[in-house]
Amino acid sequence: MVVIPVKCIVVGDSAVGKTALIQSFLSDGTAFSKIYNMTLGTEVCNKIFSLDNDNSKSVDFFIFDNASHDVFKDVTEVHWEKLGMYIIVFDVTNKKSFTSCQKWLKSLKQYCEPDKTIPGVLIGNKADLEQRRKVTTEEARIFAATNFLTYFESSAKEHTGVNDTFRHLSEKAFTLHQDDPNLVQLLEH
Ligand SMILES: Nc1nc2c(ncn2[C@@H]2O[C@H](COP(=O)(O)OP(=O)(O)OP(=O)(O)O)[C@@H](O)[C@H]2O)c(=O)[nH]1
Ligand SMILES: [Mg+2]
Repeated sequence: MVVIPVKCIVVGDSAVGKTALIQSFLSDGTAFSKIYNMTLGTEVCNKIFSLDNDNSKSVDFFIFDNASHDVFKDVTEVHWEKLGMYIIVFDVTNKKSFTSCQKWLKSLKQYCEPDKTIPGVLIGNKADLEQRRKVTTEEARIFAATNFLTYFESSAKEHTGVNDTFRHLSEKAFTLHQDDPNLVQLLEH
């Protein structure tokens, strides 16, 4: 049985659904709050995700849910050292939240150790609000590909695309770990 512990940082503009996505993942889609509660500072959650039924390959995710407001920048970024993976979230109905992804990526890159491979994912959330969409899948894909990110669309509300994202990150962790255990930035216990 192999369990890889990974520190995963989740960033993105305010109200794009970072907390909702994490809650959707933790609860297997049973928890979704319509009411918006701004995250203050950093909240850390944990879940073991298994890649197979006999739990022989699992990733122990330590997920850092970050406040997006600038006022919390100093208290959130202090946790970004030794990050193993990151998720940048935008809201497909909010163009500005997509434009901000460049800024989030730049901030994260300061904490990516050059000799480590840091898998990154871009998520377009609120895909259930198709009629209100302002960012096309195509433009998001292009941005992701240009920046070596893998793109997923999700709905925290409908629990779509959530497990796909964490499955992808888990597979990445195992591929990197098999190639060379030193390549993946592990969370040290
Ligand atoms: N329709 C729809 N609404 C969503 C979805 N995900 C989140 N929301 C709503 O969007 C609002 C903001 O969600 P949060 O998860 O709190 O957003 P956040 O990115 O954590 O916001 P901050 O903590 O301020 O950075 C809430 O009212 C959620 O109910 C989604 O997939 N679909
Ligand atoms: Mg939040």
